Amino acid sequence: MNIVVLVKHVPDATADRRFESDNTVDRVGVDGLLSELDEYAVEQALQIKEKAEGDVTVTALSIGPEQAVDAVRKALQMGADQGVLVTDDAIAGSDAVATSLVLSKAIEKIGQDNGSADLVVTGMASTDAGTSLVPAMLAERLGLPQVTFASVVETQGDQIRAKRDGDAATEVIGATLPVLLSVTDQTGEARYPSFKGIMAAKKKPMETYSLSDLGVDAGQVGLDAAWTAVEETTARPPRTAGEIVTDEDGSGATALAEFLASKKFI
Ligand SMILES: Cc1cc2nc3c(=O)[nH]c(=O)nc-3n(C[C@H](O)[C@H](O)[C@@H](O)COP(=O)(O)OP(=O)(O)OC[C@H]3O[C@@H](n4cnc5c(N)ncnc54)[C@H](O)[C@@H]3O)c2cc1C
Repeated sequence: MNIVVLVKHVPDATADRRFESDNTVDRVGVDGLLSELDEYAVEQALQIKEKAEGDVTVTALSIGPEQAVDAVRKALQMGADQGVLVTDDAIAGSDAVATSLVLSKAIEKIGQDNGSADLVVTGMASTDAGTSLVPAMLAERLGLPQVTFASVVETQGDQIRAKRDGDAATEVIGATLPVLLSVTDQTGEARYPSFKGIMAAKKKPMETYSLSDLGVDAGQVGLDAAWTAVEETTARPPRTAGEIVTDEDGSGATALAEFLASKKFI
């Protein structure tokens, strides 16, 4: 079985995040890491591999600037078998439509070299742009059934069952591989890379594709090809200190209730 897991490299939310003058996210001049929500996708891909009978190859795939290789490396350290990074200056500024196009072509190329993907696993959303559009667009482009926002995943042979928690009901969806699966942060803690995993990752196969390797025209990607444009970005004001209610004379509960009422919480 061949599993491709998508790993997006995103600006570190705990560090300074900036926008470029054209309102795109500055991804080159800031610290980045594997999108936290994609760690759950890597974990599920590895768990499915561990439970499966027969040979399973997990390929970690990312699109991004050269330093996005760090996200692929983290997936290799966690246990993925091989990595692919698609990087090309023309891709900068791509929207979800173009991102899904490039990802679909990369998955097809990985398939030519290793056998086509039986399972594509993604996060539920990236922690930066967070549109949740890429998984559905990718499934459409690859002609795969999609099971999105899974909170529990079970596989047996070529069958997959996933639980989806909606507001009004919980659904159990079944599908036959090949499938595109997106998973939520409810699927279970992602493992930390062990020292052994970190050392082993250095020897794992890692490939880099450009747009021409994928037969994608530069005019189909990048900011100029995006269907929408970010017109303005405004940084949120820094958080102010909260209000502290002290209760020295028994009036604390009233003060707290008045505060909550003033904010229309009660
Ligand atoms: C006008 C405009 C300008 C933009 N400029 C840029 C830019 O300069 N650079 C840039 O990178 N983005 C840019 N974006 C954002 C871009 O659309 C998203 O980053 C796109 O890569 C995917 O959308 P998303 O992150 O919202 O995906 P979501 O649908 O929220 O992501 C879901 C899952 O898809 C997978 N995934 C998504 N993107 C990738 C990826 N690149 N590699 C691997 N897996 C992935 C992950 O598993 C992720 O958890 C721009 C968007 C707009 C509208």
